[in-house]
Amino acid sequence: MNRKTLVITDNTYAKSLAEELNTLFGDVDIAQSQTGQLKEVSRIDVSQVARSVIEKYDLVISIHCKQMFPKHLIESVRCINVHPGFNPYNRGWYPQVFSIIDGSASGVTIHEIDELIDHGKIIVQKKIELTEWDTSGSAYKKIMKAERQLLLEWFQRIRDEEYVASTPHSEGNLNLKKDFDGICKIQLDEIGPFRCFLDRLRALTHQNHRNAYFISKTGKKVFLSLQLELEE
Ligand code: 0FX
Repeated sequence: MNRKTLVITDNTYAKSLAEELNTLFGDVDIAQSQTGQLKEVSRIDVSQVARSVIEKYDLVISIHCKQMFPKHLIESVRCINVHPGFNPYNRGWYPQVFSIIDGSASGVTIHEIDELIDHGKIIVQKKIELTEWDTSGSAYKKIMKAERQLLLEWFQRIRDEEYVASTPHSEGNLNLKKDFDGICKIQLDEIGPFRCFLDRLRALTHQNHRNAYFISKTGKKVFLSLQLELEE
């Protein structure tokens, strides 16, 4: 049977992964959502997906698509999400950031999409151990590597619907962009154990992103990040 898959992604890693899937398995089309900024990838308004699109595919995979899939889409075609977190912990925005802060499990989850964010039945997941010296950036690299391996390993079974998905053991917790924005502002008078500050700054250190900041006496934002180095 000819099975056609649509991958919707707004992320450069995920775009290469989708291209790899197409090379290996064939019949994988790639699109980005309205918020995507990928070059040379067709754009689709996920909230308005046309019947013609739904009829063309029997599987739609979100790999870091920033637009939510609406009810009519998930009810019309099988929809799967690849999430860079270990559901149900830290569903939503930048899961590794919150795992570094609260010590909860980190990893990758491939799950069926329902109407809530990163919430549906779990098809497969892989835990990634983080170290005390991981930053968001180094954790993300590990997660992207695991995500690629897991999807390549499971794609055929997912496409052929040869899996048993299970309901997560709890609702877990959900972080939104505003939660991330909230932890980026450092209150200089905040009191607490040094470990908490260290973890927070590790969690906000991600390559060149200007995440953590405090407000200087002149009212300007001063951005900060950490450099950690493990002895040889
Ligand atoms: O695509 P993605 O890796 O993932 C995000 C959500 O975390 C994920 O749960 C959701 N399913 C997906 C649709 O969107 O995010 P990104 O490519 O925007 O950012 C990748 C990493 O970069 C992120 O985990 C943390 C870091 N980052 C990114 C931005 C834009 C920062 O530290 N600061 C930033 O301002």
